[in-house]
Amino acid sequence: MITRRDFFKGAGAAAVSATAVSKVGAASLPEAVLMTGADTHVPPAPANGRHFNPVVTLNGWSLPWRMNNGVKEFHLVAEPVVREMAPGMKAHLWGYNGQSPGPTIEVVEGDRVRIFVTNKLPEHTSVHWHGLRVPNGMDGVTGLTQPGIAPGKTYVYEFVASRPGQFMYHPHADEMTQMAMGMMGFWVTHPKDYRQQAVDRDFVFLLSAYDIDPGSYKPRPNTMLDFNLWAFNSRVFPGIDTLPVRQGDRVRIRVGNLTMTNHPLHMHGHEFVVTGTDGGWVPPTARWPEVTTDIGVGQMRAIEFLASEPGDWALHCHKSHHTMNAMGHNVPSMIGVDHEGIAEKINRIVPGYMAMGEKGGSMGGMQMPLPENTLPMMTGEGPFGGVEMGGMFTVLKVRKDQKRGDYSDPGWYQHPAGTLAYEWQGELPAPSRQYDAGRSAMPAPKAQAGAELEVTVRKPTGHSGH
Ligand SMILES: [Cu+2]
Repeated sequence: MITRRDFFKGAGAAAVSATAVSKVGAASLPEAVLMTGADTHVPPAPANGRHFNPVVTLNGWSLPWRMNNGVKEFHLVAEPVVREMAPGMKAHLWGYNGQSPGPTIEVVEGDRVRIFVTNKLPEHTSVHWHGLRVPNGMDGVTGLTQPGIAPGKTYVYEFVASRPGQFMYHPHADEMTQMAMGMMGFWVTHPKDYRQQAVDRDFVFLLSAYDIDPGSYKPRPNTMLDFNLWAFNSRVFPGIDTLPVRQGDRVRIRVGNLTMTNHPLHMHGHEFVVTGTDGGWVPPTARWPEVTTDIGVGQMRAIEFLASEPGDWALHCHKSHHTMNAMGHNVPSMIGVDHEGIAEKINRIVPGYMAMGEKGGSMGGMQMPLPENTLPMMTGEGPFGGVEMGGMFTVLKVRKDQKRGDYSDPGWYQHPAGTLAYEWQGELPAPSRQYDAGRSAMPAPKAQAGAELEVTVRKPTGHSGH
């Protein structure tokens, strides 16, 4: 839900107009629009300024602006927020205007932009406009290009958005803490001519990671690699909204990575091309088809495809630990070990303890009590049972009858007869095994004396040394 707040209210000053385009004088701050909740908000067509095709921020929203003598003015408020990461789990993060990530900022190539940044955090901050061409003094690097914005203070950034494409914003002040706490946002500079690069659906989200102990609410900022919540826009599966599209739509998904590791983003059912990076649009002759694209730390990718195949297609990071929620990594492998009842006993001493099952990690038969404010490691119900996922996982839903501009979830896909995997009920032939000499059609390899150990041993040549 988008709400508007009068930023001066606390100080007892007069209320600011509650319309998106405020008619307050030039000397005033633009209102700081606030978001509560984590729904996907489809932005309306721009009310003023040059026309563009707005993007849809997954479980997020775009920041309203006001025009002031031809300048597009935004107001960001850096502050502590409560983010629901998935139903049943809330994180106490830092973000902008009520949420983490902050709102997406959308401008048009050539726009003069003025951004007011108010700091309501307990420490200084700044905003770096990641990838944008700005005058050096607007680059937002604390100590290098500006002093930190002290708590309670407001700074003004002003520049012309020159290069179209996909960008991010984040603090360049106590970065380790502030980014681990969720401070980041997406930025899109649309082309001057809205018909350029036009697609039917244009989704954006940021990759972020948190280390929140089971049963607690705050991330640990000191964690370097062992995060336990891998998020699209500070949401984890099954809390991430689906991407509903109409069959035949040209679809773009823009993703930025502000975690500490790379994420190979994989999409089922379609191949795509990387049409844009943080450096701009890739010339068509330099594009190649893929089904997985690796998004490095600090990078952005725009992928595009024709949504030709109807169905519910998984879209996820291909690192299997990144499609899980809070999990213990210091767990012995119990595959093949009969340990019935043991986990239960340990759980009485160590609440939240989970062992990998002896038949694999599936939690199907285990009903461990979870600490409060903790998500199951693998969860989510699909039409055929448990999806056994978490973290960076969502579903692209391609439907013939999805209306233009409709982003509501169409429900589960109804598979046409004869297009669904099914259980074999007949007799099974003996399976062939490569080295099963008794039954296999493949002859067993014949060993020749000495042949299997033909290894050349080289003596180390040693360094000539300095
Ligand atoms: Cu990943």
